[in-house]
Amino acid sequence: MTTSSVPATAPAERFDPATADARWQQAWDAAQSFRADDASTKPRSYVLEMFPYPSGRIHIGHVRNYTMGDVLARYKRMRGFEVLHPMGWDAFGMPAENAAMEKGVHPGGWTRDNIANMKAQLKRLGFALDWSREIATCEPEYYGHEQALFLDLYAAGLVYRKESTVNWDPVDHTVLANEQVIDGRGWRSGALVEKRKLNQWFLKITDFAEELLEGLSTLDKWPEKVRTMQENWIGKSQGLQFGFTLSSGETLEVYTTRPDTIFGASFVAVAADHPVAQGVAANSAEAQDFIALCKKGGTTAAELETAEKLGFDTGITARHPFTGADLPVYIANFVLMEYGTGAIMAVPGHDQRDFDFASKYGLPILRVVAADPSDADKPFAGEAEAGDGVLVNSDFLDGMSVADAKATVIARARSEGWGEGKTVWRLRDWGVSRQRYWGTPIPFIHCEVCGVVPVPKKQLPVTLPEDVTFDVPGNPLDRHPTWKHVGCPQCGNPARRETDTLDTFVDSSWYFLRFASQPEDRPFDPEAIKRWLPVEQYIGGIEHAILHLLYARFWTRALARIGKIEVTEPFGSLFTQGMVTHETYTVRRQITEEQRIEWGLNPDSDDPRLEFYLSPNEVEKRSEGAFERETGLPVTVGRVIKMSKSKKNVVDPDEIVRALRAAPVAPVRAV
Ligand code: HQ5
Ligand code: ZN
Repeated sequence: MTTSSVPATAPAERFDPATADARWQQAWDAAQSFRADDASTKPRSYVLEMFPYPSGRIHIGHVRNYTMGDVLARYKRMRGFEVLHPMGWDAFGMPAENAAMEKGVHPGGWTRDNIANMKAQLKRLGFALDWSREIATCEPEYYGHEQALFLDLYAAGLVYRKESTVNWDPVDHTVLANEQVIDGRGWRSGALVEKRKLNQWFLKITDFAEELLEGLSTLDKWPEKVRTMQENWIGKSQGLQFGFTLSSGETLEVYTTRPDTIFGASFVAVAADHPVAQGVAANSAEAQDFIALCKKGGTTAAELETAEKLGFDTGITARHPFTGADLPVYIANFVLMEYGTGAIMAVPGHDQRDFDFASKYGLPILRVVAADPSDADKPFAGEAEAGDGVLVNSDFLDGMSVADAKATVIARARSEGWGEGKTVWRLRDWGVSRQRYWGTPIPFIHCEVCGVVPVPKKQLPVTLPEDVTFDVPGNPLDRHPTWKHVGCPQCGNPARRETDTLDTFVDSSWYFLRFASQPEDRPFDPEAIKRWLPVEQYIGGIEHAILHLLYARFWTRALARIGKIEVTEPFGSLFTQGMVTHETYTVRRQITEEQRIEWGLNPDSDDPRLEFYLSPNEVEKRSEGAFERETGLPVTVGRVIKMSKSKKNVVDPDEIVRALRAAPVAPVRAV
């Protein structure tokens, strides 16, 4: 459609989107044009876009995402396929509780209002969606089935409880997700976050590590980039586990993925809660203080990478298995008990964290891998070299490739009896407990006599109480006066409901199965799953490359393993879109003395103006430059960045719809 094809003389009847859209949308509704027929004999196609969080309004990023699905679904339908193209709402999660705390509204009301508004917006956009299959994860009709599936996985040994370390906000009395810890402080309270041990629910995704990794090679219609990200996240590595003999007489087990670099080891480090560290602390107040300090830091990979490396020299030494050298043993904040054995051999020349630590504490940094044997004595350029090369300064390994040296060291350790080759995975089990209200209640009961008892399936769904308060910190379910008090299903004694709810990523791990069929008495009909799955084309943001897409693959495999479904990979073809971006606009505006004081700005600043962001529709672009429409002030056009409300560089989809409708175009001749 180009403007040059518009006839010079206007036709009698012009196309008017405002009335035509509404008319056709009604006609499609009446004819149920986009309803998928389960009984159809046509070939089938399941087109799915990642379902939205009902956060308020449809974002232009959603429009982009759902337009792609719309085009494909319509194309497939025209090509004679029976198309399943559903839509729903990923409706649980923190934003609803934050709204409750900030605006005093109920998370349920806030969420359902948002759904109504966003649904109207999607309808106005005319997407070819089967609204008869709409689901919202916050309704018991959805999460009750999720509870049943959770119990099935529990019965199969794929769900368990374990004490684990969490980020605890001592002011808000709540557990924080890693993303909610900013520079070691709670994002809301600003309080220094502490490490706490709490019993948490876990899903055994590690049982599927090998399968999830192997399965990637069958996903030839997935972006290479996403497969690589998942592969790295699963992180299979072949390494050496071995024992150092300590000067104290004990044996210290360490694990390394780089046994080839063993001649470059210049110190040994243990985690703060390692038994060796605890043993030292028993007789040293200084060591105790250091351990307390370590507990304050964050535990994410990124935090460990960036935090200042700190160590405490225990005075103990470890004997190198080949050279016999005495290596100092440190307690270090960058070593975690949860990873490997909680102790490492440190090779500063070829590991950045070890390099940072060695630089700080003046420990030797040795080169044992070089690009070329003649580079054996080449100094380091201020950082570790983790790359490939040949072995140097390494006795019997000299001249070998990294791969050969690894195999050789593992073989020597085994034959000499001080170590074994071992595969380890970076992937951890998935902690799904959230100490929050707006989520799927975990269907268990704690009884002092019987222990942890599953809620009998006929008592599902375990529904959320409506009357909850958000005026004080902590978990509203836990402080509800009656909700948690129940009789034990086994012995009848007074017992206590589990008050943790499930991570919202659980809700999105099986919604594509519920779209395929929605029986009342079961989560899904396996026959319908057979008909519709795998999704032919899945479309969504690249931000879900790892977690959501891995969790959904895991749930599908777990449900297949326990015999609920046959399909093992849920998404045949995957398209990942990036962020929608826009230029930013700023204007410098004169501000008053009162504003300067009210906003807490420096009154002595020499520039009495302040920079403000403008939204695109407040800006007029002329040949001389950009200007603010209202005031005519010159506007600075900034970088093209991710659209976000805070930078005001957003375009509301409704504005575009309105603009298009206000400017009717000539009819386009059908082809
Ligand atoms: C985009 C934006 C906003 C969104 N409910 C989850 C979710 O991401 C999806 C679950 C399957 C885990 C895209 C985003 C995603 C889709 C829905 N989007 N730009 N919900 N500013 O509402 O591109 O990447 O945030 O594919 O819209 O996004 S969501
Ligand atoms: Zn009991």
